[in-house]
Amino acid sequence: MMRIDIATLFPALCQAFLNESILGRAARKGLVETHCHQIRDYTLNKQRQVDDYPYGGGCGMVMNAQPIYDCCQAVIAQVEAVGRPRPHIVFMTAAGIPYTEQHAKRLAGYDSLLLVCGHYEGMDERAIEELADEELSIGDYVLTGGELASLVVADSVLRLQPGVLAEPQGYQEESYWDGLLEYPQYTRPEEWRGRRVPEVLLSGHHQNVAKWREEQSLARTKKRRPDLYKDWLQKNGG
Ligand code: 6GU
Repeated sequence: MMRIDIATLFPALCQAFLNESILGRAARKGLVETHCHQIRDYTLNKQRQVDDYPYGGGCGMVMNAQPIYDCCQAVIAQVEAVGRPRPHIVFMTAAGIPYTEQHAKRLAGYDSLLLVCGHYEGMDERAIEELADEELSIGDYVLTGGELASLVVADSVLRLQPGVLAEPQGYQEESYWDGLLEYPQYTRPEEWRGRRVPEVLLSGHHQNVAKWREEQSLARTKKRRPDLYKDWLQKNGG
């Protein structure tokens, strides 16, 4: 059963997300385990300050290495104390390698992950050097902190754990559809605000439904994600 720990300045925010919906249900069923840790609890100064001015000047503040390091060491000790191997440590930073589903599938194979969230203008590089097994970004935009990024990684990794999703995920993996965008979906009623569900989906003709969905997926991918379309054609002997 996989365990994910998050080291952050906003543990309540992160834990609140993980306790809801599909991931919350999975945790209550004992299929996964999540723990969020307050980096500020590991400061050694009276003001509990976690950041300081950047050497060399520049705007913004930089997170001190020490509370991040001590928080991570405490988490590692807690994980090992319950008989698990040392967690795989991922730092969430805008300067990291771009995160994709391939990374999710790989990270899903670890017994436990420790996701570390920076805030402010960044973290003292020495904390990253000392602890990080890898450094990931969730995309080409700037966030105020790594919290949302860590939740993106936790969500995408935990949904791959056995039993978390209602339906077995085997049918989706490595299939024909892998690498294409989803086709449009519809549910009741048949007509809503004058818009009818495509007739083929009401026909009960499974072959025609499959063909329509394939066409929709391919057309969408070609228009919206020419990069994915090109890769898919190559993979499927186009
Ligand atoms: Cl991991 N952190 C921040 N601050 N911004 C980001 C990011 C991470 N990934 C994309 N933008």
